[in-house]
Formats: sequence, C-alpha cells, structure tokens
Amino acid sequence: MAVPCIFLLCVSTLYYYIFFFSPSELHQLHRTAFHFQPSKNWMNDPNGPMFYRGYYHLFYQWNPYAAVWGNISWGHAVSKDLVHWHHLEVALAPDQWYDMYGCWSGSATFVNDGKPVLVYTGWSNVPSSPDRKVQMQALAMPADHEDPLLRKWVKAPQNPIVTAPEGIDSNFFRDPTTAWVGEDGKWRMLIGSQENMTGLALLYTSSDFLTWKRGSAPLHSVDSTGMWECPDFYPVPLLGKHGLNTSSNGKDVMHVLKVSCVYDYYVVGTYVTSNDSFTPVQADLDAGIGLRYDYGKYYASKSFYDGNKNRRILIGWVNESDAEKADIAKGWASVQSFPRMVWLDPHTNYSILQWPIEEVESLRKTKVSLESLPLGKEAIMQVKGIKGAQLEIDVDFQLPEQIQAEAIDVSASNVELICSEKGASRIGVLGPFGLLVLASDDLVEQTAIFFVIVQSKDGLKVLVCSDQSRSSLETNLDKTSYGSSYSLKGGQTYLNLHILVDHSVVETFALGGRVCITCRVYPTKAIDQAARVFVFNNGTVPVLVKNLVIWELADVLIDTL
Ligand code: DQQ
Repeated sequence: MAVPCIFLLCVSTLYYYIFFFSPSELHQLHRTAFHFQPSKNWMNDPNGPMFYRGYYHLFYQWNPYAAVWGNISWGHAVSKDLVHWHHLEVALAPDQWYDMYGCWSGSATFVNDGKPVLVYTGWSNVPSSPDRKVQMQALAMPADHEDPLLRKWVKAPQNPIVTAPEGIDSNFFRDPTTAWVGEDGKWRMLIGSQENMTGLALLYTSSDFLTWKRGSAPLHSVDSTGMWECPDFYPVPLLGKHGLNTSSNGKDVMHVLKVSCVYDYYVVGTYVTSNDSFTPVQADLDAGIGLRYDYGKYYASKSFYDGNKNRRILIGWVNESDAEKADIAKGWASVQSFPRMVWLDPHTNYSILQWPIEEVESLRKTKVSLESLPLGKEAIMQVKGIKGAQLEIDVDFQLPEQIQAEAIDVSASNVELICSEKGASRIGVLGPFGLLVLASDDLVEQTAIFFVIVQSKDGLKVLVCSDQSRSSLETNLDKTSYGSSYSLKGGQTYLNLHILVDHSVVETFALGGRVCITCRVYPTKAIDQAARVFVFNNGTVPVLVKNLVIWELADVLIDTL
C-alpha cells in the first residue's frame, strides 16, 4: 500500500526533532557562522557602512526589543576586516519628536576634512495632526571624532534638515544616499520617493550640509516602478576593479544607480554634474525594470567606498524565508549578505560584477579538490572528504563542444517560473547540472544550484537556478525557486559557480559574478556536520567537472566591545 508522502514527511520530521534536535536547538543551528547578525532580535537594512580610522563601521535597522520589525533604531558594529565584527551600543534610537516612531535608513558621508556624519529618515507624526505619519531627514554627528569606534552620536539641533516638499507625499520620502560633491562644489544627495507609481530619486543640493534645496528635477525616475526605497548612487571606473570615492567623475567613469522596489535593481549610466543629468546606457535596462544585484533574497543594499583597500563594497539585507512565528521562536531574524566587491563588467558597459571580498580567505580551513570528473546522464556523486554547513565552493563545469539545447523561450519575467517548473530533478538535455549543498546523506534534503542551457528566441541562454523545493522537511517555509538567465557567448566552454554556504544562507556568484542568487534554507537533517555536497547532472548530455575546490570555513565569533 502506498504511504501518503505527507505522512512520511511528518513522521521523519518528528523523528529528527525527537532524536536529534529540539526546535530551539535547530533554530540556533540555523544561525550563521560568518554572515553578520546582531546578537538577537530583528534586523533589516544595512545603513551607513564606512571605513574610518582603521575600523569598518556597519549600522543596521534593528529592533532591540523583539524579533519582528518595530522600534527601529540603528544598531552599530565595527570590524577590522569586514568579517570579524564587534557589537557596540545603539547609535541612533527613536528619542526625538521627528524620529519618535523610528530611525529609518540612511547613509554616511565624510564632510569637512573627512569627518563622518549620518543622514537618516525620521519617522514621526505631524504635531498638528497626530494621526498622520510622516518621513523627514535628520542629521547626526559623532560626539567625538577622535574615537575611532564612533560610539556616541549626537543628533543635530537643526533637525529635521529636510521635510517633504510640496507635491510629494510625506509617506514616500525616505532613505537619503551618501552625499557627493558636484562640479560647483555643492553637496548633492538623493532621497527615494514616488509619485503616481513613478519611482523617483529626488535630488537635493547644499553648501553647508544643513540647508538643502530640492533640485529642479529628480536625478532619475521610471514610470510604474513604485516607491524607490534605499537609493544608492556611485561611480565605477570604466576599466579596472578599483573603487572610486563617491564624488569622483570624469570621462573614464560610469555611475550606478540602485533602487529597492520589491527587488534591488540597478542601472549603469553616465552622470553629468554640470546639469545633474543621468542617462542609462541601455534604456530597456532602466532602474526597476532591468538588472538586479541578486535574484534571490536580497534587499535594501548599500555600497561604500573602502579607502582602506581602494574598492567599492556592497552589503544587502537577507531576510528570512520562514514564518514570523518561527522568527519569534528563534529570537532573531535576518542576516546581512557577506560583503561583496563590485565593479563594472569589462565585457559590457551596462552591468556590474560582484564577488565575495578577499577576506573570506582568512576563514578557509580544510580543503578538498578534484579535477576532470565526467558526469554522464543522471550522474550524482558525493564530494568526499568535506562536510558541514560552513563552506566556500568554486566549480567550473566544462560544456561539450557541440551545444544541444532544449527550446525554451526565456524572458526576465518567466525565468523564475522555468527554474521552479523545470527544477533540478527533472531530466533535461544540457542540464540541469550543478551542485547540491546542505544535502542529507539520503538526499531527502538538498538545495540545488544548477545550470540549464536553453535555446531561446533571442539565442542560446544559460539559466542559473537555485531550487529550494527540497531544502527542508519543514513545510511552513517559502521555498520559491530563484533564477536568472545570461546569454551564452560563442566559444564559451566553462561555466563557473562560486558559493558560500553558511547554515541557513546560500549565496551564489555564478558566471564570474554576473548572476548572484541568495537563498535562505532551514534543513532539519542536513545540518552542521551532517550536511553534504554532491555534484550532479540530470541532462542527457554529459558534462565535465573541470575543477572543484571546497574549503570548510571557520566560525566568526561576533562579540560586544
Ligand atoms: N526599511 C526602512 C526604510 C526603508 C525600508 C525601515 C526598506 O527606511 O525604506 O526599516 O527595507
């Protein structure tokens, strides 16, 4: 007699809870080892990252009192290497009339001889009509510039420094960017907004950082994209991986505008400071409709120029995929992505590349590697000699000389659906092939990161997919598959995956950092030392694992200074 799957699922879940881990033990095993997390409670957007006097500073939207969003304050941590963090006291708490409901997102800027200031959004009500909530911008300065830890912050007596202008709804007026200096020597910053569903990056200018004037037009806007939260605007060199100070510009410089509207979209363009015009390189890849930093769980990101190592670093909020009830039981919610370096793709002038910062290498422990492993049809092989839930993986798959591809028409709007309908376990032609991480010995739990080559109407495409459908025996989880596609270049024979696995986070950098996908998974069996890695090919066409390297990564103990 066939036993209903749901019955088996419940029994095995129960079995593992009873004989292996209690729910609360499991919850703690899902905490990450080298991704940034507060000691407890809810966190969302990263705010005001910067490097100052030998320390990296990371602020973040934090609820000090509960594992759900609310009482939003700026948590604060410092690090010497962007990997080992020390928690400090709250930097900004909602304690003024203009931020009484929360100190929302914002940015850091170095003013007058490199002194940092923070501009953030205060959420409050209108004194004359207490039921109406409004957003306005406020300024904070360090109490002591000589303190490299910048432990104490003082809010400016002139606050709020910017309130919503005529014609802009004060419920859609938030998240100031890092400011930069234009040709005329004046400061500029952007504030996210919307008007009739048109996403807006409102431009403000100032000579003294206290009095701000709205520009004659927004720096940029795109119809039907909704509220633009957490805008970010920064220069990247036309050639090279190095970073640029936010005020840099010139003929060898392009600019990236990122806006958060459901997802983190970015667009590369040219910015002319004399008239504050920003023109995307490709209008069809505009902000809110084109390219995304990450095709998984990743939002409200913020970049900063790291003067210490002359690079631009990007950090994004990685939310949970479980229910709010589970977050309350865990006592914590959300992590920050592992810091990434960003630079312009030398093969295009309209897209960027992302890669985990080199400091990850300081965490590497045991390493296994293999070369030239053929993967025939329906091949699956466990990578021996390595286990665990803290890994860095790098793999190159070699494609056959003759590309055979299934005819599947791919567009930005259907790729996620294709990745889920045509998941990792079905038999395809050239793919699905890739890796299973956080997999149990019996494979009932597995998170698949894989490629499929398809013939789309507009040419050969590589689908990069992340299939979470079997990532956990737990059912009350969002297991949506994620994916994106990329044009397969003529003569391209290798496809690379670089993956960071950290208990409940899998961060994938595919095709040399061209496609990134972050997912949250909560295995019940494939946890900690019981987690395995497999390589697989479910296509009928054989592929070769040209090189595979896996490092176990060390824990990072985050303490309080
Ligand atoms: N989170 C903040 C807002 C921002 C939103 C509030 C984006 O400032 O718009 O916690 O996640």
